[in-house]
Amino acid sequence: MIILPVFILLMNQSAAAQTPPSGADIEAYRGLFAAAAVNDAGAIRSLLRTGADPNARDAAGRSPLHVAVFASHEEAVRELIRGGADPRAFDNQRYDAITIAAVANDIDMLNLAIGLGGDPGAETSPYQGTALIAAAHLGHVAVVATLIAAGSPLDHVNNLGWTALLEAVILGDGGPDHTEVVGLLVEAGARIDLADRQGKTALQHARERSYRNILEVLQRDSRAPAAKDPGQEFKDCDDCPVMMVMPDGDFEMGSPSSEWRREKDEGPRHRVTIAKPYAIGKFEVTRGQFADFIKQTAFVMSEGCQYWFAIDKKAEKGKARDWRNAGYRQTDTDPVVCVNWEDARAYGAWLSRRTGKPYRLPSEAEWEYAARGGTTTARFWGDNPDVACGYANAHDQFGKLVNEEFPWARHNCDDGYAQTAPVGSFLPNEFGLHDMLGNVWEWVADCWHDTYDGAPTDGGAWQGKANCARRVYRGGSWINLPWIVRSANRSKLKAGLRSYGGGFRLVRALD
Ligand SMILES: [Ca+2]
Ligand SMILES: [Ca+2]
Repeated sequence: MIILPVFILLMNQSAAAQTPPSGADIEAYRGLFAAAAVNDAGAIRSLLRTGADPNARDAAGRSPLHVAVFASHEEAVRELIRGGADPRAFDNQRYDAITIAAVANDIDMLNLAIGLGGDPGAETSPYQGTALIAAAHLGHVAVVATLIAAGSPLDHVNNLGWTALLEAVILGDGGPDHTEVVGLLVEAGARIDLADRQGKTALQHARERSYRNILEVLQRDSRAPAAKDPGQEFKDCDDCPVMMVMPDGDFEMGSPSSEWRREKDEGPRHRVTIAKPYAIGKFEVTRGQFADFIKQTAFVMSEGCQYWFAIDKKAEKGKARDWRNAGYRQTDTDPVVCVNWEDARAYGAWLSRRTGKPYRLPSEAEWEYAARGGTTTARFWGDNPDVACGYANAHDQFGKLVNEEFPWARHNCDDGYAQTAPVGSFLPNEFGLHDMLGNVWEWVADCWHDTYDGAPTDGGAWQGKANCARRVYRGGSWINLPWIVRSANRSKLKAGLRSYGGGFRLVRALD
């Protein structure tokens, strides 16, 4: 009986050290702290305008951002970060926004904190752990899947000598949630051979505790390479997106200076070697697939979607528009639009959870490698934009007829679609992928950089210290003119913005 309190203490270890502000703390708060505690975005804005310090600290070292995250106030979090609050700040217990959200099992807040520049790989908590270790310990399945997809290190060891996998077994309860967490970690490639300071592995701990389901997961030979060959298609569930296995290889990323209407941000052209095997969606994610996600989760999207407003001659936010109603007719096999970068990532995290496989947004390099399909011409079909109409749904003669308010140039052919087309309506590229150019813009994982100076050459996403409030958008869409719909063209968009011309496709890691 004496063991029990010790066990409970251990169970709550990483949660217990996290201290949200008490009622008395909140009552005593003034200024930004008070506004953060009650989610008053207007007050935050005006306080920031009059010089309030977004990185001020209370006695426990919490910033207004920590207070807002503890209270799950998304609007306040957005305003504070927009106003200069450090998304990576630690409180006195060394907790950051991501870990606070992870411990609280607050998946929306977690996605927001990641999207707004938090570091999912940070060493955090008094235990020199990570958000992933804390979430694994607590059995927070969705949080674990999200953190894995965001690149949290799988094998970080904390001050107790434990990895996320060891914590999930040692401090978990052996129930379905911890079993699922173990499954996600193993599938993602966490090392099962690592032992704790007593020399015991996760498998030995599971055996000692008679955790039969966890044992089964650990003993499954999930590390055997999947028999997936380049060009092979697969689905991880009946209504999951069709994925296409990409060949290994390298390519020249960016455009040569001789390319017609190329822009500075497409250079310097540089060789990229795809270091990690991956499969990418054969099609853009469809409206029907996105509808499944919304139906099966409590994911909430604020209203509004940007569209071209002819009278003002600029993009306007249509308040009544959203992914269900983009302002034009769409079928369930049309690509989903009016989704921002966070929505796309949330869909990927959900798919990872659902299938136990690692889905995420492509890196910009993975995207361009896939879009080129081995070609070096401006478009995968060649250099001539006026033969686009068999290969890509872009702004064309028919589009011009229907959208007469678009003042820009069209492709000089008729593709039959004035807005989105059902995915796969056009010819694939050499890698068997449809609509990499045109139909809808596609979000990729990278932060925006003005040029490729210093870009990674291993095919990974470029996060760095650049402008992460803006993310990269690739491939052009049904709206776009000829020099936009090219393999090397790059665009940037605020990560929170939704547009009636923008969607995404996902990558499934294979290593
Ligand atoms: Ca078209
Ligand atoms: Ca596309």
